[in-house]
Amino acid sequence: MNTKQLLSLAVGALISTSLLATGKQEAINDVTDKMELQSADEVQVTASKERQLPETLSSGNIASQGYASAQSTFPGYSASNINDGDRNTTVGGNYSWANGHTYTADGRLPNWVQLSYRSERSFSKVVLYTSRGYELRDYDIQVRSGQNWITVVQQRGNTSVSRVHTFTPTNGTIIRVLALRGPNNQYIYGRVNELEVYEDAQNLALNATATAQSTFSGYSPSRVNDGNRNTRVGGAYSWANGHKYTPDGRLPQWLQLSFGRLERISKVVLYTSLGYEIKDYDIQVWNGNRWTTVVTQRGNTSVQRTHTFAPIYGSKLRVIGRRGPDNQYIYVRVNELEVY
Ligand SMILES: [Ca+2]
Ligand SMILES: [Ca+2]
Repeated sequence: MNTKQLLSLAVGALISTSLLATGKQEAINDVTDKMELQSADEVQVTASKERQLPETLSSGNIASQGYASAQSTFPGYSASNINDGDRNTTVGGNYSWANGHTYTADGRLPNWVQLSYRSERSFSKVVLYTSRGYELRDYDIQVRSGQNWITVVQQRGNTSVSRVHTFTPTNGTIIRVLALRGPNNQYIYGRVNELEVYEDAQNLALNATATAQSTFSGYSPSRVNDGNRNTRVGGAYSWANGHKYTPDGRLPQWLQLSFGRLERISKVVLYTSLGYEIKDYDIQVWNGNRWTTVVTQRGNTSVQRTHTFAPIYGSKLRVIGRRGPDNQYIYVRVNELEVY
């Protein structure tokens, strides 16, 4: 046995005594409880797609904005350890949450620990840190959406101390870890040391209907929300106004997305044609009564621009193209329009 193994043995012994440090220590082998994993109420399983959204769309870890609570907590442990920003995976009450098992009411697995938010969020990724040597083996990640819990992750047989889960953006006010089974060496306890939560807004444009005041022959408004960000010039990739070839085709011209319902909007990413960048434009949002201008852009020469603004609710969004590039100022071109 080398030094490292000795050390890990010693640490292991320390850990097992400090674990249940309330004097009510219990040998794992004595636990004969039959683990009956109840199914969570009305759980809906969504496809958990391994879709990695661009990092630029991530608004950062929002775990600290949530309120941490748990179904039960082992004495000396705390739910607030899961969002204190400390990723330390050391086992013990200073670093993690653990369920109460028999020492609290309602403490047996399955048991949940959760983060609640004041307003709806769009959850799309979590990073779960559990305790080294006591990794949470089986768990679900669930989002409270209206009256339902939506299961966005089902993890079984985990032995990793941290795990990244990316899933279809899911709106809700609570995200929770439903601990189903602890590690084989202590299966009655689920431990969570840190839960990082990320949201990625859904691109609302993808489900919108695109129309335009006029369209140049061979071009189409539908190019702006086909999910293709290709910035090549041409009708296969973009919308352009009709100019004199269509009635009412001269600038200014509008290009519009209709969402079919009110959406919360705070960001637009506009892709135009490389070499023919739209120079002057406004972006406006329709709230059912009037248009509000949220972006006024002049002198643009970038093929892609991200505009963020104070969140506004609207059922339509439009780009008013005012002037094309200096080399072709009578045409405005939009290749893709993303709305978040
Ligand atoms: Ca922590
Ligand atoms: Ca496109």
